[in-house]
Amino acid sequence: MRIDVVSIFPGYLAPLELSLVGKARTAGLLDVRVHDLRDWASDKHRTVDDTPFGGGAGMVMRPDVWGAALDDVLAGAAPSARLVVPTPSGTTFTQRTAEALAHEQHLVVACGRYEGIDARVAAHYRERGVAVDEVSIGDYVLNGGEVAALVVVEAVARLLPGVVGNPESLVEESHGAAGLLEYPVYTKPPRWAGLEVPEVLLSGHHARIARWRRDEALTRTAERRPDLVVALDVAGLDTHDLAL
Ligand code: 6GU
Repeated sequence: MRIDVVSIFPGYLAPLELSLVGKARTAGLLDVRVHDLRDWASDKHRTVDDTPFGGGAGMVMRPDVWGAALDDVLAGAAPSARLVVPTPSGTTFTQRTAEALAHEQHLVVACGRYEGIDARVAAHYRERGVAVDEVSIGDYVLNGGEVAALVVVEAVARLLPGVVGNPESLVEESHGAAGLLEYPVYTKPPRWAGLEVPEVLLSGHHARIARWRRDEALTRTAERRPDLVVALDVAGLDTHDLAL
């Protein structure tokens, strides 16, 4: 997969050289290119923003600068490239969004700052037939799309074949297909700070361990994320689940 990220703070994307995403890049599984939006500004001050029409606080990013940048980046892209625009007014970015994006060949992530990007930019690329996903990573406000871009790239990259060493670790995790949060996990030593590892996990009884983990996942999800319990498919629950 190829991912281009356009930002006025390319240095903000430096963590993409580290850890799992960095390794995926050196392994040739992921081609990430970070661009400085100001390279497409046309004045000597490299201006990318201006005051909002209609008045109000803050600054809006200019469509002409974004258009020049995205035309260039998309020129070297397959027609199937998707434009991802992180914005607090977008649809919620979830594990399902990450799974869908992981099937794409090429993503272009446009990081806005200030009050956002002139709305004609998304409209223009949609008119040209480019799929545009305006996504929010949660109900809070960040200063710009860069941190959200890091979130999107990491969530997508770890789903690409070969990126996570043991693909089984993708199976049982929180926000996976079961719709539950993950059960608590333990490792050695079996007693620490006066706290014991739950005995069932030391029993070697695989069926009982699986049952215990499912119960923990269900009770934890009910306590922490009742919204996820409401969304569960009842057909996927067994009689023991329903008794909890
Ligand atoms: Cl994608 N951008 C900004 N600026 N703030 C956010 C966000 C995105 N998602 C949640 N808050």
